[in-house]
Amino acid sequence: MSDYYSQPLMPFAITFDQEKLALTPEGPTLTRRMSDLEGLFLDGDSWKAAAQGDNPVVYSVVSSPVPELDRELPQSITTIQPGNTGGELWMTKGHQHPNHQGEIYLGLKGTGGLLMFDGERTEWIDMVPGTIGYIPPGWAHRSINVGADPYSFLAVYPGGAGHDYGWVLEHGMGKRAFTADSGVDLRPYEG
Ligand code: PAN
Ligand code: ZN
Repeated sequence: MSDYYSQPLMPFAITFDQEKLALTPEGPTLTRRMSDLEGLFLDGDSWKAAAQGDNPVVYSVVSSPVPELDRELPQSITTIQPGNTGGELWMTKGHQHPNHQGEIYLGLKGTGGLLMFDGERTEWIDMVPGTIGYIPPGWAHRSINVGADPYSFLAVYPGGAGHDYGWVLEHGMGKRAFTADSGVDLRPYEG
């Protein structure tokens, strides 16, 4: 792998399988279980019970083999399972890009939300298949599954962007997304 990445990449095609929501050739895959999401859900007791219980997979990320290096453009597909913890919809950890670079998401399957926070303002974009969500430089971002089926989206981001998860643990995301009879109930962050 390191030899491969030490040379500039040649142009190449990536196959996107719409059924499997997979990319070929494949890069690294990441699986996040409930136990990986410590400190993120408002209801810490419900989180702990789930993490110490069946510890479900909340989301996974597959990628193409484009390295996270400056000037490269890695892509990945995230799939978030449907569910909630203490009423709070299952979501990604969320992060800020330390050097404030932008990113785009494309909705592929299911229904979700793209929650963004710049430290003061919070924005929400409803994501359905075909929606392109634009994340401007300096906006922390988190994805949420608001439906009854898995929610998948493609992300394309600058390879040198880096991922700061501590920023979200420290500053929050401005709002939290809870289940509602129809749609999603967005509440102020509080904790
Ligand atoms: C996405 C995210 C992916 C998982 O590829 O990394 O959806 O979310 P977390 O990284 O917050 O766990 C992206 O925004 N990359 O920059
Ligand atoms: Zn990002």
